Amino acid sequence: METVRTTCPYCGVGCGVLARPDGGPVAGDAAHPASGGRLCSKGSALAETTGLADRLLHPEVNGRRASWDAALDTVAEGFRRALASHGPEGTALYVSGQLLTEDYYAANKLAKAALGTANIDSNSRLCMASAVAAHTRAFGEDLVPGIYEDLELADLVVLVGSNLAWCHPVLYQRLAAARAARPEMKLIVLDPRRTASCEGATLHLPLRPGSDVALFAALLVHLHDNGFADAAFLASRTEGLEPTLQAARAVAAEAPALTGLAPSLIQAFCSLFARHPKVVTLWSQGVNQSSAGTDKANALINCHLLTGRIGAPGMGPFSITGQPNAMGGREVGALSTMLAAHLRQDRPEDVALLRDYWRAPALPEKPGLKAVDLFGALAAGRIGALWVMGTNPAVSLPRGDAVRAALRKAPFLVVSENSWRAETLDMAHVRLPALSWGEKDGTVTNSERVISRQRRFLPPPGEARQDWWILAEVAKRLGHGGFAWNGPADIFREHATLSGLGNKGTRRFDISALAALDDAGYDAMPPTRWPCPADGPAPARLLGTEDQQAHRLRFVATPFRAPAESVTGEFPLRLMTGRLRDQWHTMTRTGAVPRLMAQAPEPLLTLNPGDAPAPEGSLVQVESPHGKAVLRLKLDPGMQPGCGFVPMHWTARFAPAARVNASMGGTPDPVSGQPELKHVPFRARPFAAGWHGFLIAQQNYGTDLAPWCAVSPVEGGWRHELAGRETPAEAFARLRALLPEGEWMLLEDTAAGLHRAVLLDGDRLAAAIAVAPEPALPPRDWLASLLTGGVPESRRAALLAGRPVGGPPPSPTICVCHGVREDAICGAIRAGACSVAAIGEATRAGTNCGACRPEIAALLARVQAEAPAAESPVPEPA
Ligand SMILES: Nc1nc2c(c(=O)[nH]1)N[C@H]1C(S)=C(S)[C@@H](COP(=O)(O)OP(=O)(O)OC[C@H]3O[C@@H](n4cnc5c(=O)[nH]c(N)nc54)[C@H](O)[C@@H]3O)O[C@H]1N2
Ligand SMILES: Nc1nc2c(c(=O)[nH]1)N[C@H]1C(S)=C(S)[C@@H](COP(=O)(O)OP(=O)(O)OC[C@H]3O[C@@H](n4cnc5c(=O)[nH]c(N)nc54)[C@H](O)[C@@H]3O)O[C@H]1N2
Ligand code: SF4
Ligand SMILES: [Mo]
Repeated sequence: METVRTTCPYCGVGCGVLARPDGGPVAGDAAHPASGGRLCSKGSALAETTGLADRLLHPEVNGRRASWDAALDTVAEGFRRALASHGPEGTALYVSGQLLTEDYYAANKLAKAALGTANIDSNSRLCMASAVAAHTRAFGEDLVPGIYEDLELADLVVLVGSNLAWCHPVLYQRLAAARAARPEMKLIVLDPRRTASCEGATLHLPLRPGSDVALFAALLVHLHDNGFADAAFLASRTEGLEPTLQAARAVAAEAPALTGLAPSLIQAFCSLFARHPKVVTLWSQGVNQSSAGTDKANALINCHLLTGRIGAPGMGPFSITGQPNAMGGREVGALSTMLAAHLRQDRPEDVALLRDYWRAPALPEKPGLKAVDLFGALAAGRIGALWVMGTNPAVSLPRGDAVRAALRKAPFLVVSENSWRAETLDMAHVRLPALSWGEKDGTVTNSERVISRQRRFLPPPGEARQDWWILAEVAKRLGHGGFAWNGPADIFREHATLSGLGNKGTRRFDISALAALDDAGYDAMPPTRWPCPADGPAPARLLGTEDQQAHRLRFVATPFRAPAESVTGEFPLRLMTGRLRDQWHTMTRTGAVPRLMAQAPEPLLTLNPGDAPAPEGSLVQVESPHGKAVLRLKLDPGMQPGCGFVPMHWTARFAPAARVNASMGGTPDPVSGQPELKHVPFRARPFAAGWHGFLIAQQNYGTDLAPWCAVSPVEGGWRHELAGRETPAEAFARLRALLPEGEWMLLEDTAAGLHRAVLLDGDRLAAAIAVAPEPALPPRDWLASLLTGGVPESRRAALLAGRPVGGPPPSPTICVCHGVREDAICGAIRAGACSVAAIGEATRAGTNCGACRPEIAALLARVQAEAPAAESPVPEPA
């Protein structure tokens, strides 16, 4: 079977994928420089996400199917009306780091050239805006100086607010392999909670949420006062050290109190950093998603500038991007504070250049609204028409309930989407079916500035069209002549040409060498790193002493600011939110894949045991000053006391009571406008329920079965976790009545409120119900596995107990790729496997994507601690 070389549509690592036009399993592309053939659990499961269930396949206007012509006319008319009633600043686009560069370019041009509004913002405002602002303040331009190889060449890697093992697994595996080859290489993790990325780390600093600036102030002062400043680099390449050092001094002494870290731990961190010139400081959302996010990023960049550790092999500050094309969106300038091709809104000559190039007399001269303000303006009636594309703001923005209310009363809302699983689609006046990964063509740029092709290998389903085409059709209807493209290659050439226009080294984003590609050259384009100017090669690493064109680098003073909302007696804890290993954002892609749901079928609140309001496994209500959510409680001694963690992923499609963003305050950073999505104050209380239960069935019965419901796909059917206020008997009768008649097997103890029922369909399970007054219920894993068959006559009696007679209790799947369960891994350890590699040899666990290796390492430590040296296995060489 011919395979097609393409790129993974998930995270910013940007791994190469070999995809099959018959929809068969994908493989890693060994020729891709980012990944060398590796894929993580999400990437490996890509073929399971290309089905058409839940796909939006036809345009709709006001809930009725419409022709493309009618839908596009309606969109153009809606925007024309809004222009007339509200002016250009009353129109807006809200787009996404998951659009391809060509689509993104078209969206930006439609907003700024055809509508004449700077109100185009992106979910990148929730993601990368603080990194962008910090880069711009320090480097004069938004650029990442280093490349992935630097993580392998470094002697010390510091992860700041990054759970790399789960969120950028292939890069983490590259780092882990480098450490295995050079065991002297160090890893330090700065994260309030102990994450999978801490497994095997040299140091973990569980700092208080929001306190990073204090820690880096202490580091800056330590480096300066102990002779680690690079005087030559400071003199020739930087400015602004003195005020920065002064501001740092004002905070450094308070660092232990502000971070909650022992002075000895801070000292250990500072001296490791000082002693390793080859250091990469990689940061992510624990830094960016903060009301002091830009300062946090500049505080760590300051330490690299002081020591001249930037732009050379194995060293530098490194902002890892979240989405597959977060970087491409910044290149095309599709944020309300940028123009295009790194042209700056605050430079009149740049505005003039773009106005000429686009023949856009209406090009806005002032920045537009940033995401949070944009939705505020929508709520206040100041936006007459909004177009949402490739993002699900009804779920992902803070103050979720207010955002949903604003979307519902929007005068005119257009949503371009792939999937009905995106709730924002429910609120749209016009629904436009967009092509999805595998069906569309274009480019994306990963975290190390490598532009890769995403190529089509599947036929377009239904009437879906690629976003650039949809945008161009609307622009034409609005009378703009600059959208006559025949395909993404045309757009790419226009974009590449612009990047070189009037540039002469003033903007490092220059890909003018690629403007000469013909269609065949564009199709065949190998992964290519920018800058690639027409007038000759550029270095791979930027801003170092080798880089002749580097701008002067600026220190930025970063006085300490605590998170915007303080904890109080009423809301004494701090809630952090973030990601799980196998889910992607609002679950529109990964939520329907059984093996990706296996790691966490329900939304969890993780607390330190000392903060638990109820026993583990109970349902608890999280309440913040802004909203509430009900979640299953998990206890973890690795969680910092006083803090909690909830994954961002669950939506009303999967668990309506567990949408965490209703509770997020999201105060924006004053410089970048990025909302604080990591630090809201909260309290947790037991959730009073009259009954708890589950329903496992061949179909999805939806989320209305009970006041608390979490649905998840399993092979051959669906699992529904439930709780409500009725009596167990009432709830059981109601659930039973939903299901078909048949030969039900029942087990009931009405006095105790215990009810169980099982229905078979040949040797397959058709349905299983369990209801009880308490959350302790029979295990579901084994029952769910019977939906695909295999219940012999002799084992039927066991069904009501939920576990095979005499068999081992079902245990959770650890390795999703090979389906290896915890009990098999523990068995291998007890049989003598004493390294992650040996466990892999015995069970295959962790041998594909490797994302579960930190979990395997944790199990290894746990089991070895349980049975100290009983069998004293001979340790293997590392
Ligand atoms: N599996 C998976 N991978 C993904 C994604 C996904 O949805 N699923 N999404 C992609 C996207 S768009 C993004 S942006 C990235 C995000 O990647 P990451 O930023 O690595 O992920 P998060 O879980 O959001 O947050 C990272 C860590 O910040 C910590 N943190 C919270 N507050 C603070 C603080 O004040 N200081 C410090 N130092 N740390 C803090 C949290 O405990 C958390 O472990 O992941 C990308 N990769
Ligand atoms: N509490 C909390 N909230 C967060 C975060 C957090 O850490 N905590 N993280 C924030 C961050 S970093 C991010 S990046 C956001 C992510 O939040 P969102 O962007 O809202 O999340 P997604 O689920 O990725 O939404 C993308 C949508 O685009 C659709 N789509 C995919 N490809 C295409 C395409 O080619 N064209 C079109 N038109 N549609 C497409 C998908 O079906 C999906 O519905 O969430 C933010 N919100
Ligand atoms: S690490 Fe995983 S999610 Fe990220 S690009 Fe690679 S395969 Fe895709
Ligand atoms: Mo993100």
